[in-house]
Amino acid sequence: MSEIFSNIPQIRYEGKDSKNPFAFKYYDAERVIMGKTMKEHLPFAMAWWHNLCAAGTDMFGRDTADKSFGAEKGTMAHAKAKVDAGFEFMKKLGIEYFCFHDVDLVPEADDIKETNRRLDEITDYILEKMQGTNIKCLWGTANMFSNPRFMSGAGSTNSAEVYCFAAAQVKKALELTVKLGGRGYVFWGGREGYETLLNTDMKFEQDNIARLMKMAVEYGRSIGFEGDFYIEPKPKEPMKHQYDFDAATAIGFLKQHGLDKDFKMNIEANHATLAGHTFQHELRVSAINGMLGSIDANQGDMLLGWDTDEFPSDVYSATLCMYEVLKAGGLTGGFNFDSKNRRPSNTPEDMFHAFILAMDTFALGLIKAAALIEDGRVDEFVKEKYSSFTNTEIGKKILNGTTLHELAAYAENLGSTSEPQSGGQEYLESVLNNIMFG
Ligand code: XLS
Ligand code: CA
Ligand code: CA
Repeated sequence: MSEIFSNIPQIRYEGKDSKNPFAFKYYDAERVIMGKTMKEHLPFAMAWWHNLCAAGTDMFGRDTADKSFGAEKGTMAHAKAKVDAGFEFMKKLGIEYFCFHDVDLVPEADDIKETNRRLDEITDYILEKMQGTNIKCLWGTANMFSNPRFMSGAGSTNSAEVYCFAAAQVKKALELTVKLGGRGYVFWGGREGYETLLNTDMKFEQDNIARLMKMAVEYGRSIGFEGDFYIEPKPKEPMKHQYDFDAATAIGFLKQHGLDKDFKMNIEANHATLAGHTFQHELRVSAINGMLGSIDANQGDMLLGWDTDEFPSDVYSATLCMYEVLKAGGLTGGFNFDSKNRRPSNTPEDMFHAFILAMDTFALGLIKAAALIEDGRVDEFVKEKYSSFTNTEIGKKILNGTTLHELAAYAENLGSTSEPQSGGQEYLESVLNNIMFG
């Protein structure tokens, strides 16, 4: 079969002094860091929708890039051309995972039976392409937000019939995820929210979402899905209020409905900042609850208030992300580049430059996060900061159980407290800079 990206070579590691635009400067797949190779630390994934489907259309203009890959769009021939392009792309970059929505893979038909037949055909073709490669599915999901029937929600819809369509899509997408060996299954609630409470029964809608998730767990486990289910939190867009606002909200919801054993978080950087948090904050909240599952690796634009899904270039943010991931002992999922080229970056070369940028950014993040941990100054500072709870008798009593009465009596005997200890933020930021550029 002739190549689609015929002028692009295999992308290899050449080191930081290389000026070759088609080489990694930092991502060295076999380099060992803290006992594991970079490839093991960083299971990178390609997002089918952004890389193979999105071609630059925005609210104000149509496609700028040609993603036909030599076939007529909207046909099964085009669906197969996307598979060919995707596999060639992943192989050239050394990427071993992909993520998909059902409707990224095939043109959706009016009749779901026909859509499902097309999905069977294309996933047979994907399975064939997987043979003899290390490429597999990271996670699958159902697109329950594009079709007009989902305008008032999928799991949160007011229509029992629409709810059945959502259930049918989840069922099929789970089957496809299992067929393609997926590690995870994502619920991102694009339309699961509301525009006005005047027309919304919030409790009913949330309970119905939980019912759909419970049925998904039951069915998934019955067909051999052993991976994690994920909620991907996002505060807004397309809905004004989305129910999975952030990690803390989603975790509370999962615990309330007894879903926390089967679900973890899929944290997207751009969604974290939309929620008014840092990426690191969302990762920390997930990790301390034992629910850091997978990551959608992208970044937003702080000057814009929407989901720009940019390829990650911010090494500080990637470093703090990898610091959280290393501390949590790694991910059961991976790093999905849920990112798209800027609209004027419309050539096939730009697609490769974007992934080289993103993979190098996370490789640098990993290198710097490991150095930060090995350096130890930050961890030592944090340990010391709370040491009055482990080094003093009264501190130990608080941790082991005491009463307000006893603590109040202790406080009264203290008179005035000792000087509060510095939080040391500027010192710690200078340590971080020292690690980054030292
Ligand atoms: C949209 C989400 C979406 C999910 C999968 O903002 O990022 O792409 O990752 O449905
Ligand atoms: Ca995402
Ligand atoms: Ca996004």
